[in-house]
Amino acid sequence: MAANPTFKTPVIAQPNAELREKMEGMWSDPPTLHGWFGTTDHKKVGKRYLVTAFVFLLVGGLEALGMRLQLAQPNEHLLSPGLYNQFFSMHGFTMIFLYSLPILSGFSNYLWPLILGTRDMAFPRLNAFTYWVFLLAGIFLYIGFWGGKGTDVGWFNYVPLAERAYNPDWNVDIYSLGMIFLGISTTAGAVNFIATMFRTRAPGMSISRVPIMIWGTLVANVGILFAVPAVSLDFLMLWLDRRFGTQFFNPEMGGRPLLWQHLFWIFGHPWVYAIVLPAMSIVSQGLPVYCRRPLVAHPAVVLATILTMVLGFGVWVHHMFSTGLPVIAMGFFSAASFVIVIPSAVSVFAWVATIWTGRPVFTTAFKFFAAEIVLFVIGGVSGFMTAAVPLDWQLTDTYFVVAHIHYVLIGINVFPVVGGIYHWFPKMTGRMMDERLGWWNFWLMFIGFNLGFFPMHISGLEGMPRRIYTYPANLGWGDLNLVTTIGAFVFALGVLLFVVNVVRSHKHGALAPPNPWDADTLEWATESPPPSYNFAVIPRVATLHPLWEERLDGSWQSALNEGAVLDEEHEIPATTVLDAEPDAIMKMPHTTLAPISLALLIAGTFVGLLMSMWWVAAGCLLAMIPALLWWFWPSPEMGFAERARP
Ligand code: HEM
Ligand SMILES: [Cu+2]
Repeated sequence: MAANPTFKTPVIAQPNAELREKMEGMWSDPPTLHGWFGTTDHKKVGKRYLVTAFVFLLVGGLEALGMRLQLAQPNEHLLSPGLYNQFFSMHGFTMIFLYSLPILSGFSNYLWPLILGTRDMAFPRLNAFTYWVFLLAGIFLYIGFWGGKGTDVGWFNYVPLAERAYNPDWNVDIYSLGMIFLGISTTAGAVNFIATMFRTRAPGMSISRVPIMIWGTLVANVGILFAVPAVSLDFLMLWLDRRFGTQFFNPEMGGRPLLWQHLFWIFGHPWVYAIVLPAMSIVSQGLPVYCRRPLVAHPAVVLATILTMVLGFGVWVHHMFSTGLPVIAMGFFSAASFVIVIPSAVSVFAWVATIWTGRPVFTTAFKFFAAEIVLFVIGGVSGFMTAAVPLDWQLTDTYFVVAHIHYVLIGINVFPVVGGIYHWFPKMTGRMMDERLGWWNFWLMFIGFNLGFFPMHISGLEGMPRRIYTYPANLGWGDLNLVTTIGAFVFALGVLLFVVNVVRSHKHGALAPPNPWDADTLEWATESPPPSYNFAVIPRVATLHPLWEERLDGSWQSALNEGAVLDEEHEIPATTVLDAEPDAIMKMPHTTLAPISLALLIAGTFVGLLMSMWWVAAGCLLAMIPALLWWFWPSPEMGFAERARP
């Protein structure tokens, strides 16, 4: 795509060689093992998140293909019933917890400081820590699977099936402890994003000038902060039941099985928004760039994003319509579920209007973003249908629901994520991705996806239950299932082409200029890839579209080259919450092994708990005291200097 000939977008001036060397010396990690394991650079942490989460997508995808082979025809014997249970359970939680959110955290970690015009997250060490905890928790959650003891009662792990009486082996213990372990990463990450958004924006980026991409992730992380405690508590109670004989969920002893479901879903539904709102904001940020105009109704989309999350905390019971709740309760939650469609539709209308009134350029990224709109509408409609109680009674636990979750999760998460990589790959690597391969990549994924998942609506309506390992021939589900399996493999081929494109372009792609797509936000004002310090000058922002000011307002207002240089120490400006006026200077930490050490000690604690080796758990807990002291020990060159220099 040729850059717009009439308008030039500004680039932040490169520092001279001397300043450059000084800044690199201050900001880059030493090329040693210490530098590799101890980095706190948000760009490196972000890339690690992206790669790790994508590997989990591939692992979960292989599990899915295994299931699809087993279901391709009636009476197959590829997977035993027990193994099939593990496959769908591992597939579900891998996709939901180890892929969907972490991949978005990868985008946010990499992009936030660049979009916000600063040099790192508010808490860089915490950022490194959340990555290591995520990685170790992911490995922990998988240890059982390799030994044939993967969790096997579905990702939402209902009691009493998940209790020791029905599930005596380690499968569910690993899942329970692993989920609490992973929750530490998500919670700490949420705190970091919130602090970053409110304190480190470039001077002048007042709250109304915050790009939409930031809003999606911010809202998701506020939600996470409230949602995750519920599920961690749930899994803790289950583990206590299983390990120490407490009776939280046993009705004979005064416990309540439905308590599990309430706590799980009051977490689970907001979580669904946590894994789609940031992805939707990727579309809201990327799509307008290819339509050559700002997003239509930006403030409405921001408000709708916030409203969706707020309402998202009031609809969890729609996952429990078949549990025999009072009719009045179901009526309320059904109505709430209908209402939540309204803010979701705001985004859809805004996107359609942006395309309609813009001049779309059909790049691969644009195609993925536009496809998201279509798939979102289909997934939204099937969701709307199951929000109606009587219909849900028919459809729950059938393949209709499997179709719905994939339209939502692949449509609103995977498509924007792949589009987002096409969009930001040049920034991250300094090289362009191949558009011809991109064309094949997109169409294989789009056609394969619809071929594979649309027929699931029909098999669901014909009564095929989810989570069955096989079915008899006389029910007539064979043909639909064969089509579904073929579609799944076509989709997988598309994903494979994507991987090929990433790997090839990384080495051989055309070199990328700073702003190849002629985009509007600050990450495109620095080199591709950005230097370790992101910006030589901390820009001063005056509008919502700092790189499009001339074409939108007739003249340049942001001062991209006249802000603070801040080259004396390893520091970034702190700005006020609403107006983003600089009010302090934050000295940033250097390369340190404290975060990974603490993460390893937490892993040790959980392994000790899992194996009932209490002394290991206690020892690791005690060892955290010196690790925390190491982390928090005041050092003269760090801290919060109360001086406004710029
Ligand atoms: C090639 C791609 C994929 C295929 C072929 C596929 C296939 C399947 C199948 C066949 C099931 C139903 C298993 C059953 O009920 O017996 C399933 C369940 C599920 N899938 Fe996928 N899937 C794919 C990708 C994804 C992605 C990307 C996500 C999320 C981001 C996802 C999330 C889920 C969830 C949450 C379940 C429910 C698991 C449960 O019932 O506990 N899937 N998938
Ligand atoms: Cu829900």
